[in-house]
Amino acid sequence: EYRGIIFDLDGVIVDTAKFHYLAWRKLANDLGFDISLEQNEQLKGVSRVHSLEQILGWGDKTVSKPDFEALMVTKNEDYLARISGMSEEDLLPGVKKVLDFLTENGIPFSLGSASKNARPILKSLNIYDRFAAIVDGNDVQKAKPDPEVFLIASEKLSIKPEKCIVFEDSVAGIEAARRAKMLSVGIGEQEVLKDADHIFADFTQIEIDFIKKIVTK
Ligand code: B16
Ligand code: MG
Repeated sequence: EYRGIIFDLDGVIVDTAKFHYLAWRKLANDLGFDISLEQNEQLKGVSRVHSLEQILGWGDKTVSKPDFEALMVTKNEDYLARISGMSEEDLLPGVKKVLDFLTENGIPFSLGSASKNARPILKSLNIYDRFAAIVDGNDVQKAKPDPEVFLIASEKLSIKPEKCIVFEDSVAGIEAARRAKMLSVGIGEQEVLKDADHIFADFTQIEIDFIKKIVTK
């Protein structure tokens, strides 16, 4: 019934989510406060600008526009240093099996990520060319939970939103998929992603049969 797949990047294909957290946490610590893991859940899938706004709010800090820009640069440099040296081996367990199945069966897939670093990351993972389309933080005006990123992906795949499946690890992303009228598969904890149509702890828990069942050519 479903014809195309849209993958989130951070926390779904690769475990960069923890490096985003470490980099944001370092930034908060340098400003004199901390970010909890629970607060971090609210940052997943959220754009760089909105993440920083949220974090400064938690720390009760206001900064000038130039300082805000400088903090974003600092965070991104810290993040890029943490993920440098990434390779195919950093694909999360079970992901390759699913991508191989989709490729072999001619089921197109797109990226739908909030990250502005998505393209170089896909290249270091050596899977860039396998995506029929890539939509990332550079291509959208509105951040998740707005459905824009997934709607552009469905357009680029030439597959109607109702025929697309989204794999997501964030609350904001599951909400974006719902608003786009797509089927959502949550990757992570049941309690956090309770609004997803299906939930798996990670890709090793997903049987190819499950994919077969929900997708037909
Ligand atoms: P960047 P996703 C999101 O990627 C991350 O989950 C989120 O933590 C990050 O702030 C956002 O990308 C922006 O990333 O700073 O690299 O542009 O999960 O939508 O693939
Ligand atoms: Mg994510």
